[in-house]
Amino acid sequence: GHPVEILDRHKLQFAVNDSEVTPFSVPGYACQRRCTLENHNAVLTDALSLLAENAELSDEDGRGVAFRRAAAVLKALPSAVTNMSQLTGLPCLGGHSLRVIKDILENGTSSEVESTKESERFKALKVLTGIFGVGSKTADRWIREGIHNLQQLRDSGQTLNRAQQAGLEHYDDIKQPVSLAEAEAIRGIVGRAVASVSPEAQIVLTGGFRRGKLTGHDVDFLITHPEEGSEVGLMPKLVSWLESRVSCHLQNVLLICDVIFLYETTASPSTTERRWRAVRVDLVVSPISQFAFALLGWTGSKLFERELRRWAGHEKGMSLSSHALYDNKQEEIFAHLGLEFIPPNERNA
Ligand code: DCT
Ligand code: MG
Repeated sequence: GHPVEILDRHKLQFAVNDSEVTPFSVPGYACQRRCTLENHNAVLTDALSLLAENAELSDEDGRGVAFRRAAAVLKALPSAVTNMSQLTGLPCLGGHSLRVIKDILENGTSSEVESTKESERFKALKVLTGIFGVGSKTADRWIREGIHNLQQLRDSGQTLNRAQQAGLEHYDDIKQPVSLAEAEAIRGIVGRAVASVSPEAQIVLTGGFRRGKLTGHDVDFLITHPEEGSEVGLMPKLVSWLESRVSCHLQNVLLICDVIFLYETTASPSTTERRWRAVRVDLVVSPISQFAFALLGWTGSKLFERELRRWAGHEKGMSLSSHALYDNKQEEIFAHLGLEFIPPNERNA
């Protein structure tokens, strides 16, 4: 067997050289990487994102995050993956994700992804959780009661809360992505509302649009006031201003931070055509002292935020939120301040 073994090794060596494979290299945390919207591996990342979504909808958050991390690594690569050997040494690619990638590179599709897409349960979960106000637990309960689509839900006589009623009523509008032009128009309306209830207050577009996305599932705004404390009570004033001025259909606007916003479009004023649509708007008010954390926290992406918090916790022993960054060890606060740690019993100044 000895000569054969040597021959095999040579063959392997040539195979690798022939395809000029250079393995990619990226750091382990998404917050250590620059990742634009340019994605050279959309086929692979769409497949992994679908499996992530399925896991999240099935209450398997751990699996969901694993697929999201794997997709994020592929999104950060400078070119398309053509060969499994390019992935050697990359972080966050577990056995399951690698099998899916291999399947797609070899066959063009992943059988697991295709069968998930076609599964009645996944389709029902997507439709039902697509209703504003319906989470995976509610959707799962409905599915167990035989409700798989909107018509079955309407016919079932299930009691829906106010958010879910509005979500069902505006289902088609909310499913439709929001364009940047629509986001900017809504920025104008909300901006005028903010200015009229609190002239000094500032409003910033956050979420995906701040990252340069051209569409989104909602429009996210962060509002603050230059004088600490003056932001208190701003939200209810803002919501009632919007309720009274924006649209004649406003009986449906929800009095919570994540609102369905009925927005007048500038489309042709023909008599039959509808001149408004429902858009999800997320309004967040932050005191100026926490503004930097709120802006960082609400800009996203979701995975980038999760990774920032993981980095803070695991690598730096700190807790990051949209309100503050805390040092988990008191000793380190003293170190940051350039002071020697003094225990509590010696702080009796
Ligand atoms: N966010 C987060 N963790 C969550 C949800 C949200 O850190 N579980 C933050 C990051 C993004 C921001 O809030 C806004 O949330 P989304 O609107 O859901 O994200 P998006 O990136 O704006 O996505 P889309 O473009 O689809 O609206
Ligand atoms: Mg958003």
